[in-house]
Amino acid sequence: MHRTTRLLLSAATLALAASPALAADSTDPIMIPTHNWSSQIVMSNVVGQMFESMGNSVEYVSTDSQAVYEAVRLGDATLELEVWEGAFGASFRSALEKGGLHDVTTHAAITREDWWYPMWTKEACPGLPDWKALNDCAALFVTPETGDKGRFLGGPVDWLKHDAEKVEALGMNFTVVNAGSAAALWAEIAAAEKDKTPIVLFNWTPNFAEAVWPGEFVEFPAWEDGCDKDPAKGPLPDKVYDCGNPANGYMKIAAWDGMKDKWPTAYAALQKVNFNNAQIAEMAKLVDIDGMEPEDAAAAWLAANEAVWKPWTE
Ligand code: TMO
Repeated sequence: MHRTTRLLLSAATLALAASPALAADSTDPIMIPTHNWSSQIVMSNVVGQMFESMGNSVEYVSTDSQAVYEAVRLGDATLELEVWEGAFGASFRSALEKGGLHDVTTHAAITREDWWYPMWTKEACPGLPDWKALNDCAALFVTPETGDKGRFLGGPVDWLKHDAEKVEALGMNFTVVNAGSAAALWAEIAAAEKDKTPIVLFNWTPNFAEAVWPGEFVEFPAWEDGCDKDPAKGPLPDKVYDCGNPANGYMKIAAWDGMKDKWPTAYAALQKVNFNNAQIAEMAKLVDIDGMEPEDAAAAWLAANEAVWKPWTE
């Protein structure tokens, strides 16, 4: 073969081998939604800064944590990094049914979100963690705001939408009061700790809190798929929400269906993103205990964990 032809051919082969680079990512920003709990904001910044290290442009949008599934379905937000089964499974499933977003991958983390108490509460109510024992102890949780009912301190209203339905379905002597923010939950635990006042509130794992306040989740009737929709599921034949949240829940990543064509390189990296419980608890700790800003926490996490995330970008 003529030398020039051979050179041209190998140049063509090289161009073909490099063809993924021809389908370059759009220069439009990847829209990353952030919510109102620390690990999600830090993780969003971690993955956003990872995309930036690959040459992508990123924008963060503060978004309601239930409405985000509709936003991702329509492509207004590009992805969601923390789809917690307990709080968001229902919104995620209904968006999947409508179409436009998909399940990209599942983190290694096993999650739980439910009624929880710090250990001193059990000294006052020794039958815990059983929910019936909690219900018999309702008087310990009475506040001026809740009259003769015990107070369950729920998270911000956009998280779990069905605590009140659970109280109603199980006939509990409790009233749900929603905290305005995650920070308000931690402040209430810290205040209760001073004189060991019994408290039952919404909490989750992985989170920084488990390293600060030993505690337990209340054991409700076990979650069954469909318990939120089908009265036949759960122990009571005529009630929905007669069950706890999943005790071994998933945490998924969801993305807009158009992401893989618009930002193929970033999408390939996203498919490899995977965090475990310890990593997610650490992301929350950097903000909630160490007091860092989320973007600084993300930069610190990336600097300390190159061996974890660099391979995702290659
Ligand atoms: C939605 N959350 C992880 C705070 O339970």
